[in-house]
Amino acid sequence: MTASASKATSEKTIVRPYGDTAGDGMVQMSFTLPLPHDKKAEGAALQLAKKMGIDPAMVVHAKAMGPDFTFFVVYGSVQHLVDLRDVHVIERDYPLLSPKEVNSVVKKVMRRPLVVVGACIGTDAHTVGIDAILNIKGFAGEKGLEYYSELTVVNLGAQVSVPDLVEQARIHKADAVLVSQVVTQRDAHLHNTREMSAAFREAFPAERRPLLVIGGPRFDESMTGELGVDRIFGKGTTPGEVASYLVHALLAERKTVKRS
Ligand code: B12
Repeated sequence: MTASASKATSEKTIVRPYGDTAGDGMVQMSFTLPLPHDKKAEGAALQLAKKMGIDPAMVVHAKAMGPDFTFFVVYGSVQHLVDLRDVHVIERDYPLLSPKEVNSVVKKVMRRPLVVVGACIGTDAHTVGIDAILNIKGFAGEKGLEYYSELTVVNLGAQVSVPDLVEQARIHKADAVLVSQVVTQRDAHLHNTREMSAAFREAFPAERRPLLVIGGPRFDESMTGELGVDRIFGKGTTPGEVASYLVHALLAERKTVKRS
């Protein structure tokens, strides 16, 4: 790409999806209908797609999921435009540090290990996400927080109740509590997070409350205030991002937990 073409791309404010040719508006969507797989079911899928603004729409894949359901992939064009000036996202507002840098700041500023307590709460048994962040083997080529010599990690595992989490945070004098929520059925992740943050606020005076960090693939990162947590991490988070955030939040922005 030439310098001028690259500049034009970076200045773009209106974009449309790109399928076969630039700006043709082509999108692909998948869903399941509670109908047996036949011609009428495919017609129903097309009707849904058209009502969603995909027109013309094509059923490019349909597969029976047992006798009463059909899975569809629909491909077609939308007229909608995306205005980048109206796109608001949570950008990383802290520097990414290497494990060496994290250890060095913790050692210099805290003069003791930074204590992290992690868990999956409620009935959620999906531990792969929190383990990706905490376990030494890590994720996406990065070592997990257990690898950091100046971090003490207590991983409580799955299906931890909120009272147990609060108790463990107290016992271990946690500076930060890292909670994972993967199941979102009936907004379980939101209810559990609110219950957790309320419990910590009740159990700790403000200046002693550990930093509350929640993560999972279906969280909206802008909901921190609504959920009463300090930070939300979404899909694809890496351990280095979390370690860098902990240093930023605990050592740069707020005081660490006061020891009694
Ligand atoms: C593996 C898996 C399981 C395993 C879990 C094993 C284990 N020890 O974790 C088993 C087989 C036990 C399982 C069970 C169930 N599962 Co399941 N499971 C999955 C699956 C295939 C992969 C999840 C995963 O490991 N992802 C990989 C990790 C690395 O990604 P991640 O969790 O997103 O984590 C990353 C980020 O989100 C973030 N992150 C996550 N947590 C945290 C926390 C913090 C603090 C931070 C900073 C970051 C962070 O960092 C991680 C690294 O980037 C997903 C489908 C999918 N493809 O995602 C379904 C899925 C999550 N399961 C699902 C369901 C429904 C279930 C069951 C209810 C099924 C059933 N009827 O029994 C049970 C529930 C069990 C329970 N009590 O929780 C649904 C959830 C639907 C929903 N909307 O809620 C999914 C989406 C599948 C689906 N499409 O239906 N499951």
